[in-house]
Amino acid sequence: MSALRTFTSATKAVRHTAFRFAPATAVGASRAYSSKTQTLKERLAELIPQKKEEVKAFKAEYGSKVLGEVTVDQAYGGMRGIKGLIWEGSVLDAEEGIRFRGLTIPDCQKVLPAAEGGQEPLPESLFWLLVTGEVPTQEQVKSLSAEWAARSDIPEFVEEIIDRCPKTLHPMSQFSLAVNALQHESLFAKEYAKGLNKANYWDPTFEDTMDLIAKLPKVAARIYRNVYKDGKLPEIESDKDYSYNFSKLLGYESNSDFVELMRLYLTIHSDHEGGNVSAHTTHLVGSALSDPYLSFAAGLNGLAGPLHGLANQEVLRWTLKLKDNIGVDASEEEIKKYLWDTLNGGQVVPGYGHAVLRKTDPRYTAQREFALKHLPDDPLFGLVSKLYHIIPGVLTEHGKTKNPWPNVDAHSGVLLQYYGFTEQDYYTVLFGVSRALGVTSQLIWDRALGMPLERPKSYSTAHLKKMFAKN
Ligand code: CMX
Repeated sequence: MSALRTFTSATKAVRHTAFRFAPATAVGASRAYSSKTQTLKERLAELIPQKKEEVKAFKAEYGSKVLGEVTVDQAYGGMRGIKGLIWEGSVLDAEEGIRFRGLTIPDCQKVLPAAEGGQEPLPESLFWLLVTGEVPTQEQVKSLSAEWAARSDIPEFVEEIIDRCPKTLHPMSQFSLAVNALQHESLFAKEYAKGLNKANYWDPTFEDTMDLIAKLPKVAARIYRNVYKDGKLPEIESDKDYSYNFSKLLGYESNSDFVELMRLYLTIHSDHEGGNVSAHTTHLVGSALSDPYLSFAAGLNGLAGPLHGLANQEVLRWTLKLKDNIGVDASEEEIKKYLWDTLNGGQVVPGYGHAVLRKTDPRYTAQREFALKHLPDDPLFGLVSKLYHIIPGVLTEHGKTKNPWPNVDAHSGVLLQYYGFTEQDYYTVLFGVSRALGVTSQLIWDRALGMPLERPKSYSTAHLKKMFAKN
């Protein structure tokens, strides 16, 4: 029902009714809204008791079912494929890629509210979907934009901490530092210290999450302006959406295509089920009842690793180096040689491969489509396209990687540089702002469902030998 609600604007009505599918199946998808202007928190408060009952009943019936067995290789192999986490917002299929509450990226592009005159889904609408399992109305999205704008100010002492960072401190380290400092504002921490009933954990977690997401653009843009510009920040506009305001803080709001890119970017980088490093870390740290600021800062530190989010910075750096070495019009043979030099040097080809995916990442495809629409003649996009046709073959011949296809990070840099946003070291911060939407929406549900402290079992090699060695 909720996914089939009509939008008020004519454009949205077309977008919406064109797509008929079973509503996103998670929490309470079959319930109609009691009011158009119902806030996210009000809707969440309605959904939590239903979801708790649903999980309780499901566990009572299926709690003893076996999800899988674990081999010694998996224990040594980064726990690949071990099924032991619950993540409500999204599920990743190795072939198809990500679904947010049952919706693929093209589904989201069809049914989630966009900005007036825009095409790409608003991250606000994706957040609503992740939290509730429901497609919001245009009004609900607008109210979320307004709420985030209203909560966006950051304390002076956090500004001072950012301003004191040397320009040489990596933007991700500054970002993590600032998010840790924002913890000063945590309502969850304050309420817990007073003695908070477990049944109410979700409420201050929700408030912290809303504050945190709202404040990230000012934190992130302050870092950007300090490191690469003159340190001055404009005011945001309270009647504009999150991505417009973030673009404005960064200095790019006058280019409406860049703002659209930011909407797409913040939407598709948000969530990638629960096992990836940033999501799992946030969830793990949150399981100790660390508040959303501390939990998310921990996740950011994982995102800052080159095998995870930092790959977007590495990709553009690697591509520009390739261009400097062999030129943007390099032949297939020259590119192959360059690739083999990377591989023979014991380095990974950044932006390719994935721990779960076995096909081209639909997040890559969405960005490629954006490029085909907005920058089809950009020479670097031409090079990235050429690489897309060459790298999988070379990686397959190399014979190590289980997935030779590109992931999300292989395409974001070329889009950003086209609009003059060339500061590669900063790219992972953009990923981080987006990732907040996914990991904090799960934290809300972790607290609502009373998820316990996470504590898997580990063994030493000596112990495993004792378990399996023949007498
Ligand atoms: N280039 C070269 N070698 C690669 C490779 C790549 N792009 N991807 C995987 N391999 C290698 C691995 O290093 C591994 O080598 P060893 O056996 O020597 O350790 C082997 O192939 C098998 O790895 P895998 O099972 O295919 O991949 P993993 O699940 O271990 O790792 C990932 C996944 C993403 C870390 C890996 O593919 C990689 O390093 N890619 C490049 C970095 C990157 O783009 N990261 C971003 C991922 C998306 C994100 O989180 O943002």
